[in-house]
Amino acid sequence: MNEEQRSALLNSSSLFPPPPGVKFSYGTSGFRADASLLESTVFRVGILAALRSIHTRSVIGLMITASHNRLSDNGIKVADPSGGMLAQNWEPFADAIANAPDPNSLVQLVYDFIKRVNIRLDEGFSAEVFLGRDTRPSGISLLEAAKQAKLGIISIIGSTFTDMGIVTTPQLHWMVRSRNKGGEASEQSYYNQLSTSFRCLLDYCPGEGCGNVDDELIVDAADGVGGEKLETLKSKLSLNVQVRNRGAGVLNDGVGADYVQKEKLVPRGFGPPDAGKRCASLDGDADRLVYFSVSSDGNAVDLVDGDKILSLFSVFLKEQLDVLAEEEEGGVVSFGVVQTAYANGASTEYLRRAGLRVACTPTGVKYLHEKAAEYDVGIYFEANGHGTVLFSDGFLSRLDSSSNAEIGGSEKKHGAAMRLRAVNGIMNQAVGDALSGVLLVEAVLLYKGWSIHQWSERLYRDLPSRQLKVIVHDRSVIETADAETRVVKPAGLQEAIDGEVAKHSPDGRCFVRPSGTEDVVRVYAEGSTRESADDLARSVASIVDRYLCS
Ligand code: G16
Repeated sequence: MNEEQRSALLNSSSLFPPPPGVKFSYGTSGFRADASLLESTVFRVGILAALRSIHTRSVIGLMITASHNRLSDNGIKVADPSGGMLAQNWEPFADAIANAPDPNSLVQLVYDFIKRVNIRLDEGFSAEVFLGRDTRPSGISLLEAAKQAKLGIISIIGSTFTDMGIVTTPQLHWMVRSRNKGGEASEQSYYNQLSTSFRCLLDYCPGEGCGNVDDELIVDAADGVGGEKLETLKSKLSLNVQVRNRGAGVLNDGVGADYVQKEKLVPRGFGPPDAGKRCASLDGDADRLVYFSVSSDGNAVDLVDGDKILSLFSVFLKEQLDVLAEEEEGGVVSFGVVQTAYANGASTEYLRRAGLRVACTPTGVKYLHEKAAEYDVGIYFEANGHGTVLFSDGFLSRLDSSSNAEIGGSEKKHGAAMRLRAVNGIMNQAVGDALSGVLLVEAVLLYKGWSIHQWSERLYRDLPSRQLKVIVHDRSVIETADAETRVVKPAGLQEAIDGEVAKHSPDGRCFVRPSGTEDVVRVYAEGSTRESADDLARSVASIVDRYLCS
């Protein structure tokens, strides 16, 4: 970096001083905070994105969203060249620059990082960054801060920042992936791929299953970005979907996947007239999906969460893979299922009994995605409804030959291969995507001829569970191990939790972990009865409160 470049970066950095006394951390899914605190962070992450683009010689994505958080929050996260989350070994640099106290130290950190990682700025490659935002009004000024990063960095490396507008988080990830694979990066191409693949899957749906095609699905879009996008997708398909909470109400306020899954309550805009119907909730940026039905009095939900979506998809995928295996000469296909500690114990038991390999990672799609990518076919879902199905390149090539009826193989095998190819086209290969999820759930229910009630009841019955959160001053004082199932710091807390769990033996299970998106510690408890799960969660929450808040 020469003097002129250094002073250009200093000048632009001085326009975005960091708020005093705030410590930022690149958490489960990027930086999140009250939107008023984030301009400097977004500006700085813009610099990181440009450097990452140069380093990888690829397009990088920047998404401005706080997903399920309240309206007044916002956040920023980076999509890597694969469309997945930022490489974890760049997160410490993100933390360091977000917390640099002044422009001089920021520029020094950037300079040192360029040298240490050996980012070649002199080879004529100019950075390319795609920007997207959700519907939060604060996203407008934050997007401008990201664009200013371009001005700061342009004198050093040259860069193009392309504004993709208001998009769902998964759409931005999809566009980054698509462009880096030589494809189109537009919403239109996203809709085309999903709708074509969905139609193909229906074409290969056996006759007796496809009975429910006219049943209406009612979707709660959390008053976020997903409502309008689902309307667009729906217009390309013969799907009977009614979209509610499309943006007129307050984002994520008594609506959305996080609310329905964690509180197990009926979202705003739903009530007794919807009793028994097939309903679904997206979250604010449409990367999570849960299904539910409303009880006859309109006061309770029968939740069909991410674990049940995972189980439905796993059963369907296994059926197709088993057909291929019957006739396959080309070796065994590895199929793996990935969950977190939040997975309902009954779901893990069910999947294992079905002969599936189940792995457990810490919370956060960045961990689950990485694990699922180790298999030929990998599926991951968090209980909160965030997940997808991944296919390895090698397996996709094998599918190409299996689906080619011309070169032999039975019709059955051809059908299974075509279905799997269609799943690959529907399911976002970059990140969990609620719109993809809706399409695949609808197609698989049609294929099986199942209602939402049959889906909810036939696989397994959830163990009663309860989630609580404890508001803490500093969530970083709590550290966990073993995929977040045990607390290692502060000393004594795990023993205290174990003492409570022992009172709910043999089915009691409980863990606590610091949230990566809010200033809270989350408590998850399971028990043989609702009372036991509630009681365990409450007593552990008060232990956490005693340890961390007093
Ligand atoms: C983000 C991640 C999810 C994760 C969730 C957990 O979701 O993308 O993988 O499950 O955070 O949040 P916490 O750490 O607060 O429990 P989202 O939908 O908010 O982007």
